[in-house]
Parts: sequence; C-alpha cells; structure tokens
Amino acid sequence: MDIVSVKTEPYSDQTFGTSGLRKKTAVFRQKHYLENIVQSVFDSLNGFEGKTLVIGGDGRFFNDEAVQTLIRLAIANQFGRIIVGQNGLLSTPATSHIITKYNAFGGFILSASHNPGGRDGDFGIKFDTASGAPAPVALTTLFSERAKVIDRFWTIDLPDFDLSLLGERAVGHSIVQVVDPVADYAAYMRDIFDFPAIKKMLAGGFKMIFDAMNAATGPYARHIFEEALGAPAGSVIHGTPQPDFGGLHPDPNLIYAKHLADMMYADDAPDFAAASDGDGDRYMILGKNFFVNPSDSLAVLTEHLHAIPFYRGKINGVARSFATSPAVDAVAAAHKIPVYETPVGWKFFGSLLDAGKITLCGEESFGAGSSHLREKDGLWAVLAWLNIMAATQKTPEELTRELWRKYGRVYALAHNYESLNAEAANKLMMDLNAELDTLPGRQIGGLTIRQAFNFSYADPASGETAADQGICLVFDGQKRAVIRLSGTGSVGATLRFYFNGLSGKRLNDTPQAFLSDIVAAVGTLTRIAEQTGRDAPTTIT
Ligand code: VG1
Ligand code: CO
Repeated sequence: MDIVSVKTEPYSDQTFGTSGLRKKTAVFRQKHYLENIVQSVFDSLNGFEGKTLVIGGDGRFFNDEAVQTLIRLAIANQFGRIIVGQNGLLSTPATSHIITKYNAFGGFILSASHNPGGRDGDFGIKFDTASGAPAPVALTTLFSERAKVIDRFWTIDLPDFDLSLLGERAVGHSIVQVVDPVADYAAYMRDIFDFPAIKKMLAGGFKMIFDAMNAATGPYARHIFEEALGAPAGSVIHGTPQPDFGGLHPDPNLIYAKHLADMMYADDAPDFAAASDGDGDRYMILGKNFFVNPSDSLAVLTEHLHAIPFYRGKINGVARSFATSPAVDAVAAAHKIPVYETPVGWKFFGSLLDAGKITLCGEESFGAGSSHLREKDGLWAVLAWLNIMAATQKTPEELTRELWRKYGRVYALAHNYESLNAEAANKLMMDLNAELDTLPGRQIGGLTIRQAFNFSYADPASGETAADQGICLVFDGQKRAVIRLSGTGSVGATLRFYFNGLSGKRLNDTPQAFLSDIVAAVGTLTRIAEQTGRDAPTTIT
C-alpha cells in the first residue's frame, strides 16, 4: 500500500457553520472538495497518529463514496484504527457514543442533518472531538482557515473497502473495523431507561408509532422499539434509510412530517407518535390530537427527569439556546437548579456538560440531549418521553397541560425565511444592529420594547466567547423576539425570527393568536416584507 501526496487547490467556501460544513451535494462532489476539508481538519489537529477515528453517515446520496474517501485519508494520515458503521451508516448520537466508548480521537459524521438529500439535495460533514461533542468554534475556525490555503492531501492507493461485512481488516499500519451501528447505542439506552416499565406499558395496549423519515434512525428504532420493547411490527414507519430519504424532507416538524401529524389528529390515532431527522439527532413528540412544542418538551423532561433511573439524584442544571423559549426556566427555578442560556448550536453545550454544570439541554429546533452523550439525541428524547409516560401514567397532553397550569404557558413560534438574497438578509441584520440603542422605550403596534441587544456569550466553563449571535428584543408583557441568520443553509441566506410569550392565564390559545401582536410589531420594525421581498415566511415551526 502506497501513501500518496496529491496536489490540490483550495476552495473559498469551506466555512463551518452552526453544525459542520453543509453545501449542495454537487458542491461536495467537485474534485477534491471533500479531500480538502478532511485534510484541513487533520492538518489543524495534533497527536492522532496511531489513534482511533470513527466514521459514519446518515446514508444520503454520496454517503457511500464519501465514506471510502474518508477511510483512505484517515489511513494515509496514520490513524491506527478506523471504526466505520456497517454500510457506512451511523446516526449522529451513535457516532458520539462510539467515540467515547472506544476512546477514539474523534469522528466524522457525513450528514446535512435535517436538510433534504439526494443528487440535487444537500450534503455535509461534521467533526466530533474525543468527548463526542461537536468541535468547538476555536477548532472549526482553524479548519476553515486551513481549508483556505490547503495545497495537498494524503491518501492511499487502494480499491473500495467492503463495508457490508462486520469485522476487522489490517491495512498497512491501520485497522479498518466495521461495526454494527445499532448494538452499542441500543445497549446504552437500556442502561439509561427503565425498559421493563416501557415494555409493560406497550404490552398493556399503549400504541405508538415512530417515523424514521427513511433516514438514519430506522434500524435503531426497529431494534429498540419493536425488538427490545415489544412494540408490534410496523410501529416504525419509513424505517429503511434511503439515499434520497424516499422523497421525504427529513425534518421532524408539523410541516415535513405532516403525514404523521395527520395520523395523530385522526379519530383512530395511536397514543403516541414521534419522528426524527436525517442523522437522528432531532425529534418530534405528538400525543393524540396534541403537538408538544420542543421548548415545552425540554420543560417536561426537566420536570420529570428524576423518573428516569440514570438521572435520579444527579440533576445539576439545564441549558437552552437563547432562541429557545424560557418554558424550562420556571421548572428549573422550582427544582432549584440553574439555567444556562447559550448561542444556537449544540457545540455550546459540550463544555457545560463536561464541567458537570448541566444534566439536560435543548433547543427549540427539535433538539434535546443530556449528560449521557455530547450530541443531541432524537431517540433518547423519545425514550425519555416513553419512560416518563410509563412512570406517571400520563399522556403527552396531560404532562404538558399540567406544566402549563403549574408554571404558566410559554407560547413559541419560529418564522423561517429561507433562501433569501444574502445581501438583503445581511442588510436587515445590519440595519437592526445599528438601531439597537434607540429601541428601548419605543412603541410599535401597542407593544413597548424594554430591552434590545445583540446576544453574546462567555462560556462559564471554558471561558470561550462568542459575539454577535443574534438580536434579542424584550417587550413589555413577557414577550420576546430573537432574530438571527441561520448557519446551516446551503443556498443564499436564511433568517429566523423566534417569538415567545408567557401567559399564566390564557392556556388554550394558538401560538399564532397569542403572538400575533409581537409578530406584527417585529415585522413593522424590521420591514421584513420590504427588505426581503417576501410577504410570508417559508416555514413556521
Ligand atoms: C439549526 C437550528 C439549531 C440546530 C442546528 C443543527 O441551526 O436552529 O438549533 O442546532 O440547526 O441542527 P441554524 O443555524 O440553521 O439556525 V441539525 O439537526 O443539523 O444537527
Ligand atoms: Co440533525
């Protein structure tokens, strides 16, 4: 086996965003595009020779080819062991778990997460460090900087590896080990949750449905829900990962998983439904005729986490992104644990978890996770709900309404304007930033702005800082808006407007009705329609 050094030219657009490098698949398929970024990651890191690297992906189009490329570069760069999921598949949380379980140096996840896949869809790559957490900003900045000047990468001259067979194969000084993607993760879930209690609930006629959206979690969900917990065959739908996700947009929300919501709002709805995204780190929870908003879900999980054996007596604190509604704050106060408010993106939770400051964390974008691993974890969140339901004998609606009665209801909505002209989106943010100082005290459509600031963060554990994360507008009457540019899109710019408001009394409004005044006020203030040429958001979640 020969190690070869290949000359290459840098690309100017290899910048890591909220969650890795994400582009159109066609961009990733350009000559040496993937090699450049992978070698840039290696060039930015030290001391991995002889160590273990984990590689997996969510099975989207180009996954097969990309995994082979990564294995070749890892061998040429002197990794001692390369652990790959069978057929190149690993969900994001399973990758994170395998990294820590096998003391790996780190791992790559090939995924554009909840973005559509296929030849004309999106592709992406993320790097997790030895703790199993997404690489922090300090590292991703190095990766992007290196990619701007890279002029060679190392690879080997060998044909494709057969990734269908489990087991090890020696290649030069390295070992390529193909592992069952599901086994370790499923065993870990058994350690965390009260499987007998969930099993008993399912055996007692409780009906659930899990929609894997033809993406990464299918094999995990079949194993956990149908085989280990005894849910009837067919409880997992869209359970086979497909390169184009069978035409589904693997983003578990009421828009892209409308088929699931329709089932749950029908007369013969099962008791519980859940879904996950492309790489298995997002989740959605539905009860009969009931949708659980992810910010409320984090609050319910915090309220009842002690019902789950793994966490009993060990709940230190909770974190949420600043775009996530503060529903969890009142729960945390009642439980006498701190709440940390972070920028958007999972990479900010890692150091808080490592420092033992928090046990639980979540985002409004259908993400939740805990101290059990350092990525967000969709199936974990679903199992947490099942465990809590089994322990309390309550439905998702009962658990959520109980929370609202006790702490008040925080209505939450996100308006997403996708694929905007990047200049127009940047201008909107710049105009607003320029105006910030003049906003407190200003009245718009009957609402008064109390505070206006650009969110910046100093990590209480690592000291790392992050400025310019988005604009926060706090209105009188416990209403709040956050406006920020997305860092996961692949075309133009995406603006996200998050709205939330607390009511102790009005528990039965729709978020649209309760928040209509602040939506209108922010629309007027930002002149969104005029500035972007759009009269409505692309999606409302
Ligand atoms: C979005 C969400 C954010 C999430 C990120 C990755 O980022 O808002 O909460 O962490 O996606 O999720 P942005 O920058 O587009 O708003 V996923 O499932 O990629 O791993
Ligand atoms: Co994801």
